[in-house]
Amino acid sequence: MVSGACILNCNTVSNCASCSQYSCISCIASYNLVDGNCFVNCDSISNCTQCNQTNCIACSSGYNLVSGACNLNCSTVSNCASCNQTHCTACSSGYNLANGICNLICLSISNCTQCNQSHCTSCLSGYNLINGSCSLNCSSVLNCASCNQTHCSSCSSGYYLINKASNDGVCLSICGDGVKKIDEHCDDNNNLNLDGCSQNCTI
Ligand SMILES: [Ca+2]
Ligand SMILES: [Ca+2]
Repeated sequence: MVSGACILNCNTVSNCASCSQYSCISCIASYNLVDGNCFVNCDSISNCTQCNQTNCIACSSGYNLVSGACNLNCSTVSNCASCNQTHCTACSSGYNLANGICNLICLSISNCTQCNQSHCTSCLSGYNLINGSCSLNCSSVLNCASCNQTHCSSCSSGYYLINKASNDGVCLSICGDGVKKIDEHCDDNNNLNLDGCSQNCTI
């Protein structure tokens, strides 16, 4: 009773700060007055677009409602496995988290030393960066004429590929093929000794 009138007991309206005779007229901090009731102020909840009296009930696009809060929808961050309200917090297998972005772990690209999200940006010495992956630089294999990504695949004229399927494939001359290369003293197109050029291509 105040001056003979009956004032609404503010305690009956959740989060109400003050009342008139008939209704709540102001709410506590972070609540908005809507038709005499106090609703959570959506602005106080990041990326929330709609609230009821106690909770956020709808989030902005790209956010998921989780326990009354709006968490970033991980599917908006490439290769992210889990998110908090604003950031990716863990990446899918094979990716590293850096500044909220999931970067490919270089180990998943052969002979790569530095990666961005999906491509190699720098290769080991002896490899060339081509379309985001690392290809063997043919000039790093002596007397090699052409390479695939990891191996020498053919040799210069007069050289033959040894260990073709291996990373340490090399191009060597062969004595007796009739082609004298720099590591041969002679090559008389045979493997006979005592004819002026030995089976080892020495004179
Ligand atoms: Ca030869
Ligand atoms: Ca000979």
